[in-house]
Amino acid sequence: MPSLNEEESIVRTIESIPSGRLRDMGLDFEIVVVDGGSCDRTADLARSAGAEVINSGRGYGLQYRTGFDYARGEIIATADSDYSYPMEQIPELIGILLNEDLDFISTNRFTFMKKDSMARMNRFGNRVLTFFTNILFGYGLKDSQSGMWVFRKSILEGMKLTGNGMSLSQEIKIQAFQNFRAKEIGSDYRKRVGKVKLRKFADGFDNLVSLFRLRLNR
Ligand SMILES: Nc1nc2c(ncn2[C@@H]2O[C@H](COP(=O)(O)OP(=O)(O)O)[C@@H](O)[C@H]2O)c(=O)[nH]1
Ligand SMILES: [Mg+2]
Repeated sequence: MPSLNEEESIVRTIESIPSGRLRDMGLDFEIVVVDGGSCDRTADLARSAGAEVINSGRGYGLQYRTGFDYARGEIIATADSDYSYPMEQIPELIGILLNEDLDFISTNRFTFMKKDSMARMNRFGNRVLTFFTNILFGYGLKDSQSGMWVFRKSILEGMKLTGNGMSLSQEIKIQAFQNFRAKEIGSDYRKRVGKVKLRKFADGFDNLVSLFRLRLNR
């Protein structure tokens, strides 16, 4: 999980990971928080809740790429540190990954999401970015910006991830759906706890530009 000043939500996010059920599945796991330089108590609280905390430069994408290098497991599951993603779905997603012999699963937050979980403008932005992702790359994604993925770590060797910012979310999906066995699964999304880190217009515009760039460089 990438984190940036999430002291209000980090503990309940970590506690929402269904550790018992993962152990019952025979899985050994580590919880890694990649901190982008929080100046609040995020790192200490994350450690006290049982996570390992590693530091990286600031940026959602840079933090994820640092975390991917660090992670030792065969399977990686991702989510924000803001209590918005349904961690309780991780065992089910790992089951689907293994049973259907997939490489990458992305979640569609809109399947079960209540309207007030996401601001109208953000829903609109998500729709526009997903539309362009599908037009440019020929996929039938429903949520190109979801931050909850479950995938085999080995596929990272066949990827070239470059994004430092929010665009990493679409970049990893574009490469997963192009080169690996990938699937999108219905999911839920809660209103985030704590202050929004997303810069709606700036990040949205960056993502749009980066989509065209990714298409040109394909
Ligand atoms: N937007 C943003 N999020 C960051 C950054 N660094 C770490 N994060 C974390 O990445 C997650 C995404 O941020 P968030 O505000 O929830 O954006 P959203 O979920 O895309 O609406 C949160 O867990 C943040 O703490 C950053 O530079 N920008
Ligand atoms: Mg979030």
